[in-house]
Amino acid sequence: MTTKQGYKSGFISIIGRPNVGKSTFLNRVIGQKIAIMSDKPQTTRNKVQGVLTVNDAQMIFIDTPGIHKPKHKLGEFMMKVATNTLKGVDLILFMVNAQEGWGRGDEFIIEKLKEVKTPVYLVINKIDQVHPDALLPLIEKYKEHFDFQAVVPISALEGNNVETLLTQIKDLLPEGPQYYPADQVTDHPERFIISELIREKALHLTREEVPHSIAVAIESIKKDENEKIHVMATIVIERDSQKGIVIGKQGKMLKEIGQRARKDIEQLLGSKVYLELWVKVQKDWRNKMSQLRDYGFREDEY
Ligand SMILES: Nc1nc2c(ncn2[C@@H]2O[C@H](COP(=O)(O)OP(=O)(O)OP(=O)(O)O)[C@@H](O)[C@H]2O)c(=O)[nH]1
Ligand SMILES: [Mg+2]
Repeated sequence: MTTKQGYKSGFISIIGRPNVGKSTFLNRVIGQKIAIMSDKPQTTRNKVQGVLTVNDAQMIFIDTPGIHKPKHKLGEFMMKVATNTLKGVDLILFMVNAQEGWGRGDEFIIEKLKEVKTPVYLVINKIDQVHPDALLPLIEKYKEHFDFQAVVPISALEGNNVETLLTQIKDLLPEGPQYYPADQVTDHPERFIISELIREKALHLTREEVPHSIAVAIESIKKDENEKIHVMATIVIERDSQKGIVIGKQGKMLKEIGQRARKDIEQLLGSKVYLELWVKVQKDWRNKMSQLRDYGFREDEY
């Protein structure tokens, strides 16, 4: 890898409590949906790299699971993924929710930030939800706890100030090589994104403990003679009682999940898709190391 004179590059980790808008920000910056989003906390479970290549720079953003107190092995995995991305990056974006303000989870994150020497930007998201006057006291509150290199209020959803933030990020990055080809937007294979898109629809359509109990395993992806792509996937849940919910009356729920997911997958692949969904119960999979590995939560991915 050679570095062109003046070319900048680096890794930028996005960290914060669940639901603050980290994945929404990543997708906005990349201009494509590579990380799933929902109004349920703990949507993101693995780290997702998004690559933004511009004229004279490449910025590699790392979306992470929201920081929370883990209640099972999957949660522990998610926390290791998130905290490990603080090391070895050029910049950390600590994202908070303007509407919610300071919380105990933030205190925990700030303790972690103090353990590394990496510069940190405080990114206050969802400013479309608050009066501008509310921002200053919020900024003061966060500044009491940490010496941020910059503070940038944004709306990831509406795009306000995102360009300014990108400029500020680029300014800080060191000269470096282009790590990825210009047309590559993520480090994850399509297979992973497809499974995530299915999980996203299931998340959107279910409530309470069900969304958290869902994993999606892709069984096969094949192209038929008409260039149509057949995807076969299994939605895994934790209890027999959840099976009825995910399948729904006369299969209505499963059909709805399938239809919504198919649209997104077609957009991702740029091709017609036939999606076949199955449902399987794996008792308490979130607490079983071997099953976590089967569903893609591997220690080598920390
Ligand atoms: N109003 C408003 N809503 C936003 C904004 N950014 C994100 N959201 C919403 O906030 C919710 C959570 O967004 P995500 O991007 O999934 O949040 P996250 O931080 O990745 O959450 P986890 O993966 O669970 O840690 C979604 O319903 C988004 O539509 C914003 O700028 N304004
Ligand atoms: Mg997320």
